[in-house]
Amino acid sequence: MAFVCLGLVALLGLVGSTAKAQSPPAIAVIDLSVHTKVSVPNPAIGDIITYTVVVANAPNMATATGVVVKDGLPADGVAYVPGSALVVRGSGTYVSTTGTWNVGQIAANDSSVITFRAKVLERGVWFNSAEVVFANLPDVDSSPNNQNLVEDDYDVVCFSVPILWYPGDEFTISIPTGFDRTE
Ligand SMILES: [Ca+2]
Ligand SMILES: [Ca+2]
Repeated sequence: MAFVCLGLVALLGLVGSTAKAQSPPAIAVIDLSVHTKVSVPNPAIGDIITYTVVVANAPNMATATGVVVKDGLPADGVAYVPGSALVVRGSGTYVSTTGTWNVGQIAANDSSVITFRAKVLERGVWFNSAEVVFANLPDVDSSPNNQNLVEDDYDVVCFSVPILWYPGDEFTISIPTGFDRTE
C-alpha cells in the first residue's frame, strides 16, 4: 500500500513538473496548482505531524480571486490539532471542521501557503488530499472540485505507520476473488 501511495505521489509530481510559463492569454484566465506535503512520512502513534498545503497561480495569468481549497484529513487515523492552522503566506482563513481554506486572492506567479498539525492515532496508511474547489475565473488546465487525480489543482500525500506483528497474534486475511493463493 505504501508503494502504491509513493508511486501516486511521484506520478502527480511528474504531472505537476510539466507546467510551463505561458504567454498572457487574451481572456482572463488563471492556472492554479496545489501541492501538499507531510513532515514525517513514517511517524509513530502519538506523534504530531505537520501538513503543508501550497496553492499557486502560474506566471502571466490573471489574478485569481475567490479561491477556496478543500483539504480532507482522513476520518480515522489522525486528529487535527485544534488551533494549529497557520497561514504562512498570503491571507485567508481555515475552517477545521470542514477542512475549507478560504484563500481569497492569488496574483500571477504568487502562492499562498498554510500549515496545520495532526496527531497520529492508528497504524496504517493515511492519505490527505487537497484540491481547489472554487475560483472566480476559469483555470486553463483544471476544474475545481472534480477530484481528478491527474489535474494540477489536486494533490495527495500520505504517511504510514507500520503494522507490527508479534508472535501469537492472529490475523484474518481475505483474498480477493480471482486469487487462489498467497505468497
Ligand atoms: Ca490549473
Ligand atoms: Ca480539479
